[in-house]
Amino acid sequence: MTKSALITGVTGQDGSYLAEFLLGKDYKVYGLRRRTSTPNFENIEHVKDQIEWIDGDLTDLSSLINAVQQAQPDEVYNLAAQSFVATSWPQPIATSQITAVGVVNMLEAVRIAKPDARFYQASSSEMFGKVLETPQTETTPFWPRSPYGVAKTYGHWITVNYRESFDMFACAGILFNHESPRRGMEFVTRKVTDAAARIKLGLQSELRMGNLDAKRDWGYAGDYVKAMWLMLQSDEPDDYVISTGETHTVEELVDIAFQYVGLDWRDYVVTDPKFVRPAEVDLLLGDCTKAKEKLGWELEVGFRELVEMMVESDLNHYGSRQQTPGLYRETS
Ligand code: NDP
Ligand code: GDR
Repeated sequence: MTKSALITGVTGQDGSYLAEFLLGKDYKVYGLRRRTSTPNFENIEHVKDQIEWIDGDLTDLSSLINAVQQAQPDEVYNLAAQSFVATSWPQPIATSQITAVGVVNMLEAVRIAKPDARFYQASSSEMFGKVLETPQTETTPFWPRSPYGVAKTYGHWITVNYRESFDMFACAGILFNHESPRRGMEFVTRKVTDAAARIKLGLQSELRMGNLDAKRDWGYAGDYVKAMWLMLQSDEPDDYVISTGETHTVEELVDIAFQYVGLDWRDYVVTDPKFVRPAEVDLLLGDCTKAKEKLGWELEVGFRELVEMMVESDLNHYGSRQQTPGLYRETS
């Protein structure tokens, strides 16, 4: 029998890959969309007509109850969030209302309207913050370093609590950074790959950056949405770290992106205090042994391939057709 899923955050990077993935598995996919002054379906345009749209907002419990009642989903993927860490300092309350309280709203909607639905919460490596152990695993203590990280930590624990309190099938995926050509422009990977392409094409002259020493464990979003699905197919609900097990500095990212277009980043990158955060997460490196062993999850795209895929896509976006044989190419 065909399964059904309700996805919040379906217009975002992960939501679009997950919707594609579930449609490929013949799911009936319901997408929650919030009202915006200009609809933004760029990531999801190619499958927009295959999704059943329901209006709602994570801060409005009544709309979420209605969404779950209407969809009666087998699985709920809660991906919606104010997800940009830097914005969480100037907008701490909105971030808390969406990224923290929004999670309990969604859990309540499921508990009230479809308590046997399986629930996925998008937890984050930002919860580790000032890391107390490297590599980070499911048992590493949290020390979040931003209002976003604090909000995600609430979302994580309330998910665990609803599993323990109400016997709900609720899983939290502690996902490390994952990127793609559909990544929002404000995040460091896309900011860099877009700038490398624009500078190469003479559309931009410099790139202003924050802390180049920060280290992240960067993977490919297309690989990571499979892990979300695998969690909800297990026999028992549990929490899992999803990561690559490799860490790289922002400088390495910049270097690879500029190398790909044949430029030396040192000629173009300028450090600007505007992009330095009030508190930084210096190092993230995940150990996803549990997900590999218990879910059979596998990573397909490595770091260099990911960065090159993104630069290539940005070059194409601006009209250049750089033909490099054998390169990974995203088709949509
Ligand atoms: P994006 O920022 O690309 O997408 C966020 C989504 O949330 C958008 O669809 C947005 O809708 C929606 N949204 C925001 N506010 C609300 C609201 N009040 N009500 C309903 N929908 C809302 O995020 P990603 O796809 O990158 O990430 C998905 C989830 O995973 C997020 O929760 C993020 O915090 C988390 N995460 C992401 C990681 C990553 O590296 N990408 C790593 C770990 C966790 P709209 O289009 O209307 O703005
Ligand atoms: P992050 O992603 O905060 O890890 O959160 P982001 O790409 O914004 O930053 C990564 C690192 O790069 C440093 N940096 C810069 N970042 C941005 N955006 N712009 C710059 O100019 C710049 N210069 C240096 C940052 O200081 C940081 O150390 C992402 C989001 O997707 C979250 O939603 C998710 O939970 C985590 O990943 C895991």
